[in-house]
Formats: sequence, C-alpha cells, structure tokens
Amino acid sequence: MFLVRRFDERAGELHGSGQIGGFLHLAIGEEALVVGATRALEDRDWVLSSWRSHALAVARGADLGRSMAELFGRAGGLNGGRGGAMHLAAPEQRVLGGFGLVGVHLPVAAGVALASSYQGRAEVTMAFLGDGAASNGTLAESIDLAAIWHLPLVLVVAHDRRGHGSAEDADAAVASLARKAEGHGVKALTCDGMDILDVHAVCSDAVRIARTERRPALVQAILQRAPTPTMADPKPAGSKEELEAWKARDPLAVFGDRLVEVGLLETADRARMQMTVNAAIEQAISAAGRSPHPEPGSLYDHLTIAESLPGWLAIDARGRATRGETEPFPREVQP
Ligand SMILES: Cc1ncc(C[n+]2csc(CCOP(=O)(O)OP(=O)(O)O)c2C)c(N)n1
Repeated sequence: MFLVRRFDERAGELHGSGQIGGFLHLAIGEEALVVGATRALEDRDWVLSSWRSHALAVARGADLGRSMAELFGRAGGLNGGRGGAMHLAAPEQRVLGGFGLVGVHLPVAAGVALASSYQGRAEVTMAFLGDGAASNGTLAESIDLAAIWHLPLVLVVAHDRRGHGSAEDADAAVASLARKAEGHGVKALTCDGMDILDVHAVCSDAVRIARTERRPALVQAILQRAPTPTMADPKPAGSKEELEAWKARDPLAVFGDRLVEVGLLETADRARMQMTVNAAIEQAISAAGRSPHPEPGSLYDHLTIAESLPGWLAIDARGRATRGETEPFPREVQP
C-alpha cells in the first residue's frame, strides 16, 4: 500500500511540474481496494481497468522504473511510452490496461474471460470500474453475457458515489450495484473499500466463485478517494474540514496504525519501510528520466488492421447444437 501511495503522490507532483503530460488520475485513497483485490488473484489471472491502471500495475509487481517511464511517455516505458497513464498496461503481470473511455474495457474483460473458459484454463479475469461507469450500457451487456456464458469474471466497483464531478443520482436511477448485478443473475458482494482486510476477504470469495463455480461475481467496494484534485479531474478539491475527515479514514494510515496496535508492526519498522519505498520510487523516477523519448519514425509501429476476425462467436450467431458442436461448454478446467 505504501508503494502504491508513494508512486501516486510522486506522479502527481511530476504531473504538476510538467514531467508527466496528458491525463493522470490518481488512486490516492483507493489503495486498500487496489492491493486487497489484486492480492486475491493468482499470477495467472488477468486485470483490466478504465484508468488508474498504473496503481494496478505497481500492485501486481510491474517494474517501477518502466511504469514511471510509461507515465513520462518514454521509450523505456512498459508500453514504449505509447500508453501513458490512460492506457498503461503491464502484459507480464497480466494487467491489460488502462482504457481511456469509461466502461469500454468491460466487454473486453468478458472476452478475456471467455478466452480462458473456451480454452479450458482456470484463470479469472478481474475488471475494475467506477460507479459512474456502471451507468454505461457496457456493464449491462458484459454482465449479461458473463452470466449466460458462465464466465470467470469478477467486476470490482470502486463505489465513491461520484462520476468525476457528477453525483451518482445524476446518472444512476438505481445506485445499488448489487441490485443491478442481481437483476442479471450475477452474485453481488459488498465490502468496505477503505479496509484492506475486508476487501481481501470479499474479493477472495468473489474470485473463488469465478474460478471454481465458473460464474461471474460483482464486488461493490464502498470507498472515498482523497478529496484532493486529481489532475484534469474537474471535481473541486475538498475543504480543509473534508480533508481532515478523510485523513481519519485514510486506508493506509488506518491499517498501519492497526498493525502497530496489535503488535504486528514496530513503529521503527514502519518508518524504515516508508524510507525503503521512498528510495525505490526516487530510483524509478531517475530511471524514467534517463529513458529516451520514442523515435518520431516509430509513430506508426504496432498499427495493424485485422482482415478477418476468427472465431465462431464473431461469425456465427446460431446455437451450438445447430452447428453440430457437442463438446460441453464451458469446458472442464484443470485446477
Ligand atoms: C465513454 C466516456 N464518456 C465520458 C468520459 C469522460 N469521463 C471521464 S471520467 C468520467 C466519470 C467516471 O466516473 P467513475 O466511473 O465513477 O470513475 P471514478 O472517477 O469515480 O473512479 C467521465 C464521464 C469518458 N472518459 N468516456
């Protein structure tokens, strides 16, 4: 949690000083969710998000220097500097991005889960979204297909009752994500998104449902991000009182205090841990700064046009029995 927090704090400062350009959305206050949920996964599982994907990449163990270089837009970045903060992916850690348009990653996540299921792999796909994104039609279509096709998909909603500057009742007639999910026959669970232990316990349950019962689950994590401006976010910074009230709930501080109280962490070790993390982040920033900018001539690299989309789902909407397919679906998976 320290690492995710410090990475974000420093990225925010570097955005302010112009070393990081474009949009950058911070996850300060979301660390319990980011770490608690991703720790419920195995290495073979997949992660997608609308944004704040740098926090997920760091939590999944992506190289810090390459993660920071990606935010800097440098050639040594995780994606050669082409993703930036909005489209950052860490393929080695199976973090597939980072999608700038709210909600568009949900059908992709359902597709990733379908691929695992279709190929008989016991992987789980976890997709993070905000409650604002939950009012996008992509949630309804993805969750419906996930239920029909028994996809091992876990949707984790950071429910902060805001969609950027809009209050939730401005775009959601029904604010309860649990009701929305259950309306599609999908199991919904709720957790305290400010408490890493609760997040971890509830997400572990959701992952178990997806992996062993082969059906989707949705976790609604009630949380509050820090009321500080988060770069290009029109939400105004909170008042001094709001900031003080948030600090009393800060998931990182609260968890650290709790560990000290129950004797699992010494105050001196906590300080040492913080220093180690700070040093690692400063090293990452130096490495990112040394990385060259991408060559202008490489602008069109990696652009491809698909001539055909293989797969029966793309071309054949008839039922499986009509097509003469007799193999059971979803296939048996090897645990
Ligand atoms: C399809 C689309 N519409 C609008 C936007 C502009 N936009 C950026 S963030 C945002 C709100 C997102 O709210 P939420 O999903 O709750 O995310 P949060 O910031 O709370 O994590 C909107 C509408 C966008 N990026 N994509």
